[in-house]
Amino acid sequence: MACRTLETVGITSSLRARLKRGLLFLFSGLTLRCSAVFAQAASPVPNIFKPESTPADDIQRLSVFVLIITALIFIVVFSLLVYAITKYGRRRGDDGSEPPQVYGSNQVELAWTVVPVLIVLVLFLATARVIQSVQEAIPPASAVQVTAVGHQYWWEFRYPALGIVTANELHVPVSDRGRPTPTYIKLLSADTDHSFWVPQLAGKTDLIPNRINSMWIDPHATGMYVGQCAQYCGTQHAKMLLRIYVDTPEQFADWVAAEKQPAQASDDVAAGRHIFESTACVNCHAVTGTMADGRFGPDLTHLMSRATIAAGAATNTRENLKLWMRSPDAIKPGSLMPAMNLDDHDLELLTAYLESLK
Ligand code: HEC
Ligand SMILES: [Cu+2]
Repeated sequence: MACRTLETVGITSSLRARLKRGLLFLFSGLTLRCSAVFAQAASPVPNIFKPESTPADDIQRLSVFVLIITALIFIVVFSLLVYAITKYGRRRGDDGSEPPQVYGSNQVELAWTVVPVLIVLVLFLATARVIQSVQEAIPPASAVQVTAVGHQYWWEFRYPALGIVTANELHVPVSDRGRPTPTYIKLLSADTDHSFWVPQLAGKTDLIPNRINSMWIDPHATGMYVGQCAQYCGTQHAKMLLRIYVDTPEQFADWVAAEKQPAQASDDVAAGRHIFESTACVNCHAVTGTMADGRFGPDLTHLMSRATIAAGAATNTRENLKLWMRSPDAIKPGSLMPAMNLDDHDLELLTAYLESLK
């Protein structure tokens, strides 16, 4: 008996220690994550309660509706519970006799079966309606078509009808309710599972190898919306951020016109271009108008039109570009771009060339 007690004590204390360690780990993880998020001034934290696009605001309305119904149920059940506890709880001077026992009441049993069934039915119908309106929507002729390809750890964006290829920062036009210009996005993956998530514009949709998924957004307000890969896809999944710039129709037209141009080819940076073209860069990166046609990494034709590099991991500045080429791991440990081992002289020239890619 004594032995058994000791054993039980042993188990519980080791369990408690393990639990404590687990909790500590969890909390340290949380604080780390929070500080990492806040340290990243380049990418603000989006407010998930402020949808600005059709699927997202439909989904928010539905969740508020569900929340109201469940809150009402909670209030009714909890009030009855509190009432029963205070009214029928044990009192001083109780004689300990059993209260009358009631068995079976058809009315009560019917009521607590039919009412929940009705509630579930209403929630089901409301949900099915929203799912249907999002999934069955037919793109109008004015819709912008985009293909998004998830890569470890960055996003490739293609506009097949416009002949544009870019990365990590998607531009779409604002969609007027009178003259809607929604954006339909076809989602593909080059390697493993990813998930496209811009909370203020739409719910998450996965990008799965050998499968075509799709989603659409219909943003009503201009501005920059941040998002993130929402499916663990490898070491740098957490730094696979994305941005959607919702432009006015004029801004969007200007952006499209600029992106359609081939890369600028200034003689001032010929030396840098030569280094670029004679280094392995061209196997992984494309720059239209040069021999570089690699697709393993982001298209660099208009690199300087983007505010960030490496999928939002750093702002697009001269220092960061240089640091990135010297040692991608310094910005994004585990990223799939190798350190290129260039000397300072070449690095300088190459950076000047990249900076000319407006
Ligand atoms: C083995 C393939 C490979 C080679 C070689 C390579 N890169 Fe990359 N590069 C990548 C990948 C992959 C990324 C995306 C990394 C990420 O965001 O996780 C990238 C990202 C970049 C970016 C950031 C682009 C953006 O918009 O985020 C720049 C700039 C860049 N590379 C320049 C270069 C230059 C210049 C060279 C040659 C000196 C080079 N790369 C060689 C694969 C490569
Ligand atoms: Cu991912």
